[in-house]
Amino acid sequence: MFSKILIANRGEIALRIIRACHELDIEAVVVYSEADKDAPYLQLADESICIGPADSAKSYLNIPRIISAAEITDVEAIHPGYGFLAENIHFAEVCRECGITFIGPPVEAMQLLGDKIRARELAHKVGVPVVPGSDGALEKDSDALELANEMGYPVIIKAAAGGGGRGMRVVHNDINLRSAFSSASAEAKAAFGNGTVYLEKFIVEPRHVEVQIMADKKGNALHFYERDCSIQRRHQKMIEESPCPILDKRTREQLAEAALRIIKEARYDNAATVEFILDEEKEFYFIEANTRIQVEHPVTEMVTGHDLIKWQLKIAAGEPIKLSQRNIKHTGVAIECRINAEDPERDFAPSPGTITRYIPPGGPGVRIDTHVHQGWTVSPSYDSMIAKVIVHQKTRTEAIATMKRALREFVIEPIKTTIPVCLDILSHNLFVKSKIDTGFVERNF
Ligand code: MV4
Repeated sequence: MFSKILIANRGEIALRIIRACHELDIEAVVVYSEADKDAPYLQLADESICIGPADSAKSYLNIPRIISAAEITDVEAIHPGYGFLAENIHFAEVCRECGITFIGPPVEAMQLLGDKIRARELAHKVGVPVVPGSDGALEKDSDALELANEMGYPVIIKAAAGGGGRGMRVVHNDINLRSAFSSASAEAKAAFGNGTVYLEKFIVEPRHVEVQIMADKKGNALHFYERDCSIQRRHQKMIEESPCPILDKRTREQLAEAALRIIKEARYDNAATVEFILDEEKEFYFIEANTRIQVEHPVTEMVTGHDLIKWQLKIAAGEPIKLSQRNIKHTGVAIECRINAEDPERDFAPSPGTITRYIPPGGPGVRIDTHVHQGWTVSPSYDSMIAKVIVHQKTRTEAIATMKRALREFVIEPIKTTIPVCLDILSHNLFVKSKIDTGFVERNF
């Protein structure tokens, strides 16, 4: 096992990783920007190093500064958390060249799965359903037009290097196809330096279901069941839960098996999430795989009882997972609400500022993952997510009730947060019945 690692991230996930390190007797070095200099988790860390100003490009995304911090503190590995450099192939390569273990998958697996066209081909090759669509990249708009007419509208144009909905266009007719093709490609080129796009039949009102995988360096790959992440707004998830409430046992097993086939074929190790969409008939299709630990990993931790960050550390250090699939059980229902510093009354505009009153919820079945506290100032420089409330109960009905009482207890003043919207969603009769899809929030709120 490592004796000392560096955390190249901030906020709740930096704190989450420090906690996992300390439970494994690993020293944690955390880097921070000037905006985060007063964060209390810096005191919990064994060492902390300032790597630059608030602007992420000059701190949390600045590879030379992070590598310098790693060399100065003599760490063996770097945990990138999520966001920032977590899926940056160049960063993983630099770590490898510097003799520092990147706590994540091998560079080759990041390259393979980071290219959504290659990932789609790989899924198809191992017999996992993919949405009907283009055979690889679209060369020109006339190819898109021809294929769309063959398949029928609506179709979706996606960026091969895509993520977060960027470089994505839903198209309903020939008239809009050419401009969608060129704008998707231009947007992808600007965002990812790669304008390659492909096309799929657009699945209307799907559910978003993802499978958590952990694989070790010895070729063992295990799944930790699925999460339903259909409650999202503008590609930002708001509420996640495990298990997906509408899956039967057989489909759940098939979904997990499909995810494992993809991960094994990619010669993957460490944490992965394999994303699927589910159509109205509950048929699932692979859409992409994420090569990082995700924000919503706690719901999986609650239902399985496994600490996924500790697994990441052990696997990166070369430990095999001495567990068999049938020993990974899931119990009850977990739900997570993301609490963002945003004003729902102002179209979810960021609401940074100093928190003068902060009273977190607690009690049975409640977990809070956050770095904030009374007196903390939410910076406008970073993502607006400031806390996650996770509940675990025997049944979904009880989990919803626990979440509602926890959110009602939660006091964060005077900044605006998404707590009221989460409460409205939790009370909505379609959410209670889980008759939801990825368009639910935009249609109803
Ligand atoms: C889709 C889809 C429907 N059909 N692919 C969204 C982000 C990326 N992970 C993949 N996404 C989707 N892919 C096919 N073939 C629906 C989504 C999707 C979505 C699309 C447009 C607007 C909002 C959306 C929210 C969630 C998922």
